[in-house]
Amino acid sequence: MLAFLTRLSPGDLPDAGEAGCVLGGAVLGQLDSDVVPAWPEQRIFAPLEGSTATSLREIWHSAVPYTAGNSEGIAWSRAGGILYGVIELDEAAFSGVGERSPLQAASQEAYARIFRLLDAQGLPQLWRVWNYFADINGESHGLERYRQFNIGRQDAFLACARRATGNVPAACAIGLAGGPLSIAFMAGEQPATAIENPRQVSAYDYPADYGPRSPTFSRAVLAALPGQEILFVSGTASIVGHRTVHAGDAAAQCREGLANIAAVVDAANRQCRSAAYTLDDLSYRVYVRHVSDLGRVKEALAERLGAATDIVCMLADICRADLLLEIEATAIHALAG
Ligand code: 3EB
Repeated sequence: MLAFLTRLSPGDLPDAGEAGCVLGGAVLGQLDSDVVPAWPEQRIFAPLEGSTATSLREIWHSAVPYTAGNSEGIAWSRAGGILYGVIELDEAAFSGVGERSPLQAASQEAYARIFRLLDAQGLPQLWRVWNYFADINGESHGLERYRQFNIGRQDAFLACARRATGNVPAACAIGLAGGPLSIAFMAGEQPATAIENPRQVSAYDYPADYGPRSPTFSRAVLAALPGQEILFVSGTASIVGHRTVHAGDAAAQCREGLANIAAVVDAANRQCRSAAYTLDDLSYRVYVRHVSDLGRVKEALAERLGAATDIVCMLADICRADLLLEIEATAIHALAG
């Protein structure tokens, strides 16, 4: 299995031969191309910032043949022991389901469907999840929507007899201006190794100040593929312990977020099987809440990351109202011998 991430403009789809080996991916930005790829693709409509392109396509390539399907609305494909899938659910279809808010119900349902698919495919280990939904800081049913999502997600883990602490997937949960609940995921046969950050309380142990249920994600995971290893660093923000630090200061939040990523990478390097990971060999997605902070955020990124580092910035909402940005990162290393 060879899986690697490439970023290209949406006009440049891989040719037919190459496309036969695309496991899946995402399109970010404004979708100005009507080309719909054959593979599962997560659509993230968040304005891209800092490059000339208005949109970008990310692709996971596979060197082995894949099989694809659609199960309960999940578009998925699997290559060897890796499965990538995308599900979009319209919350409106979940209104009036008893006590639960539509978003909570939709979140629980999406994860329940994912777990059923993974069990049916014999690839039960969820490694990485990308969560997007509208109005993440909005309040309804007496609770912030991100907190509603956390209840639905955790309930699905528990109902599907999965642990909601410890070896849980890496993730991000990001707010968009509109659109459905959109969840993409990568899973495998073997568990990934969960990595925590010594500078932060594990998210699954957050106190109740941040909502009735803790978020279900780990700070990073190391996933093993034949001959390769992927480091997925979860969405990382300016949080020390469990508290937001540098409220109102985007540059300082960016430096703190990078310090957190550096600490997670250090922790991963104590457990990884490949050569050590460095900050410059990660590919980044940076979500910035306010366009007016973009210049300061880019300066802070440039202080710490080399000029050649692969970074995509986009405008999106972060799950705590006082967080101005969040940074996530991915790297793939070959294993020696
Ligand atoms: C944090 O550290 C910031 O709920 O899946 C980062 C990554 C965050 C993932 C999630 C939330 C999630 O708490 C927020």
